[in-house]
Amino acid sequence: MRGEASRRKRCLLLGVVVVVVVVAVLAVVLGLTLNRSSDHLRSTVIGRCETFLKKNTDVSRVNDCERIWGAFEEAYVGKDPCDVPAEAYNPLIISVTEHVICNTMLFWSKTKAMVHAFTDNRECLVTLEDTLLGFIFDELTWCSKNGSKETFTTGCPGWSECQNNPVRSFWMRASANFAATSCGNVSAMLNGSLESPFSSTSVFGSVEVKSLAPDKVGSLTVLLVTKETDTTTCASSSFQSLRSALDPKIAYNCRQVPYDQVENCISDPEIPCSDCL
Ligand code: N1C
Repeated sequence: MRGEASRRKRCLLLGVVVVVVVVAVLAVVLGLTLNRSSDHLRSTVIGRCETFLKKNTDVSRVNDCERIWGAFEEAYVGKDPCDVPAEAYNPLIISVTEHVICNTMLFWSKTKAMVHAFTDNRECLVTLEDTLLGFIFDELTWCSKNGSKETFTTGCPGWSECQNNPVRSFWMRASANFAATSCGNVSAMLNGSLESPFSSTSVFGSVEVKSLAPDKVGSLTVLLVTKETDTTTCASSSFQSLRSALDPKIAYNCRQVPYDQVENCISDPEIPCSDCL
């Protein structure tokens, strides 16, 4: 009887040990995976930052990639991923120094791929993704959790789940800064295949148009990229909302640009900008 009881005790002890070992292994594996996603994002951010600074030697001495990473983490680490406001990125914005060239800023909405195919080979126009911050964070996803030190790159809330998510708030803040620092005559490439190319809820419509400084920006020209079969024109009622969102001191222009012409310029970087848009 006593032997039976001590065997049961040993079995129970063994069971407890097995459970503890399994839990410990799981914790280590999970911990490593989480850390790996943190480390992976960090190396992507630092790597892209260094690539940008190597190409743009005029700002390489005044920017510090490690400092930028630190200011970036400060915005969202340890916070509820649905409670990161755009202002959380203020320290990140301040940590970056860029030179602005007036008359080159190009905004876009629902034309991202085309715009970048166009600006990648040309210096005449600059989008947010051609600046240090936009270049670093383009297409990346990140978030953390309340009280956590971790960064996650998957399972983060999307635009439909909550508005104040770390990625959306970043683009709102970076876009506001890009527009507020713009000067001279600026343009926006919009999609003529849509019935309403201007949306007042887009980042362009809700943040950038309103952040243009009337004492620095002379005009905003909409470049409406249209295909032959498109029915939307510069006369579209959607541009009425743009005009009412724009400060009346800033002149408004709209020009229809044939899609084929833009495609042609994308495939031949030798064609001068002035012949493209
Ligand atoms: O909402 P949108 O376009 O009008 O935003 C585009 C507008 C541009 O002029 C940019 O300067 O706002 C800026 N911007 C980006 O640069 C950017 N890069 C990547 C805004 N959003 C950006 N993203 C992602 O694209 C962002 O995560 C969000 O999901 C889309 C917005 O694209 P949109 O609706 O075509």
